[in-house]
Amino acid sequence: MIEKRIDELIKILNKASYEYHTLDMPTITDQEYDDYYAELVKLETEHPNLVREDSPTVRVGSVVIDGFEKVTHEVPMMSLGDIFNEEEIRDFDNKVRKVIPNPSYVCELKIDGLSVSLLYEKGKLVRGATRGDGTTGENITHNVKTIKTVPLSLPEDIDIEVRGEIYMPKTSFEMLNEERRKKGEKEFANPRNAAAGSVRQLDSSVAASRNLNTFLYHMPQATNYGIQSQMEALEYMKKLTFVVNPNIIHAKNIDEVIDYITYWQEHRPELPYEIDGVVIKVNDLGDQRKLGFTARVPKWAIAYKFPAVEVLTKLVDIEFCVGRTGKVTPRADLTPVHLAGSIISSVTLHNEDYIKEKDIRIGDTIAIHKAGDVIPEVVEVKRERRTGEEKPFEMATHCPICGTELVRKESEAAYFCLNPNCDARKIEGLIHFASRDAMNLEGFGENIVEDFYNMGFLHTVDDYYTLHEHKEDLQSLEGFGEKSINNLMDAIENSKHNSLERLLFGLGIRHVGKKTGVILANHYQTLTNIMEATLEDLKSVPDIGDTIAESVVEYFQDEKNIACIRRLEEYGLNFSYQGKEKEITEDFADKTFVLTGTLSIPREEAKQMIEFRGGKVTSGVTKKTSVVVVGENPGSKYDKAKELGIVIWEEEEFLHKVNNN
Ligand code: 3BD
Repeated sequence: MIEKRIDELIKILNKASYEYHTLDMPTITDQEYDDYYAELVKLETEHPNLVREDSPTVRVGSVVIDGFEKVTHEVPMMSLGDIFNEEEIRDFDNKVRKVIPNPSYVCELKIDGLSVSLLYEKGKLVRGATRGDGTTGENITHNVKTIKTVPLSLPEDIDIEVRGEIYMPKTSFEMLNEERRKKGEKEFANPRNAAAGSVRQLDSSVAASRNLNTFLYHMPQATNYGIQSQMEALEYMKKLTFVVNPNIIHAKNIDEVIDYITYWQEHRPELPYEIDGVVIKVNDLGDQRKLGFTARVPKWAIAYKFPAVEVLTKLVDIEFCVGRTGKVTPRADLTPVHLAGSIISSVTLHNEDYIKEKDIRIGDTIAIHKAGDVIPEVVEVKRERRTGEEKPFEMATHCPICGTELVRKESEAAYFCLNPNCDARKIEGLIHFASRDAMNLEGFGENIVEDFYNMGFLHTVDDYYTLHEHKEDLQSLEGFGEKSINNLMDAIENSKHNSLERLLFGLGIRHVGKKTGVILANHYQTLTNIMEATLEDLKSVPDIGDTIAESVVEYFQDEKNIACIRRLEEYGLNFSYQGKEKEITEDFADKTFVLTGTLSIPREEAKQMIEFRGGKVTSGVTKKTSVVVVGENPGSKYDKAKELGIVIWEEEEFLHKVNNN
């Protein structure tokens, strides 16, 4: 009688819990649930011998174990290979298609949690275990039972193992850390660590308080249940009341897989849990079998990892690099790591002050960060990981290449090698000349330039244009054939027609960057004009300050530089500016513009239009701003412009003025 009522109550409560937590579709009110629950507690207290393993009362977490028992996975838990870009995705597909002509794939979000195995006997949960090393894990049944979406009994009385991921939702993680912060406890680094820390507790009340959740994605013995594909396995697990991730898709081909990845790479912030990639699986179980394994890695599945924006690595050593200006920059050698789609093995440490300020030491574990295409940077030193073996940083006193004593200039953080004949400086100067924004000598990478320098073919930049005289020598070098040498020669020949600003930048005149190169080229039109310009004249050019002007004059006073330029002229290099001449118009001349909001043309283009007509573009609105050009959804700059009573042009008006009304 009582047993029957207990059975009824457990059925009602477990069903209600499933509808609430797993389906997110409650069918009874909280009050009703609480009443049934209270009734069950009362009966269980009165009849402790009738407390059942699958009673929802176990979820409160009142079990304390005295140590973790080891469990052996009957079917070992596998590992997954990692890939990081589209090329590798297509490689994976090609390898699969060598065995399976027309495979379809299941795409699953890669939940950033910890793997778990759930074992059911006669439909009852009998064991929850961690992955461990894949062969042996730890018994965490007491903690797993506190997770509300883990069914304690299944709708069918079957023996089955299912595998998936335990995770902590982002908001639960934030709240947990906030609580811990308030209590002065150490915060968790990420939701995965928080979830792992929660199931690694002897006392299940901790896990019970942590709002953990699950997604199941694997049935190691699926074929025993008449299942023929991963999609069917997922469906079957759903039917058994497990949580299966709703964003899983069945992709016809690899292009659909790539679309899925592209979509989730962008939309992942919107998910309430963290994912670190996408798992791609061949759908058909027969196909999976044909593909097989290498060691414990299936050939039929792979994990595409999203580019990390921040990773930890070890700073192995600090080296010193000499740039073309003689500037000596400390650079960290790192244990190579994947970061935002590329492998990073070094990162700049800028200068002595930067290193001292961050207290970076050799042997430290550091976090490095990269956003988009930008150069990686050190975010922080993980001081808590120090062992005491770390070596403090010492700035070099002499050039690592030529041995000249380094000089720290007043007001500059950098040290310089002032030896103009320093090999490192010369090589860097040659590399710079060939670089994309300079003369764009395609094929002349750092290593080739360095090799050619060391072989004596390249000393000064004009030597590029006599390289063809050594064509035979070059062709006989290892790694070069006639074709590759011809390509290099073509690149050199083509560069002779480059517009002046490229040459100006490429010469490596101090303080003449890409932008200054354009300003000078545009203003003077020919290299001869620039060479003849006086200091006063140069200083009067808009946007050319004293430092640049002095540096330009100094450069062209050096006979060695003049000789080099004469040779370049002899070899037929173009010395004139091929950009458009400025068309100064009244609407723009000497006015200061600020752009805000979304324009229909690229911002850089709008900027060039303004500069081309004699105006200047700045970023912030001040009293000195002449005109604010507003696009769609303008921000605070628009408000500020109105407040200061500054002239405002809508984009249409701007374009009208550009076209001279
Ligand atoms: C997920 C293996 C296979 C069954 C092997 C194909 C490596 C962690 O969302 N499928 C998923 C996820 C993980 C998976 C498989 N599907 N293996 C999967 C997975 N949707 N995270 N993993 N794992 C799970 C691992 N864990 C710790 C140490 C080494 N490897």
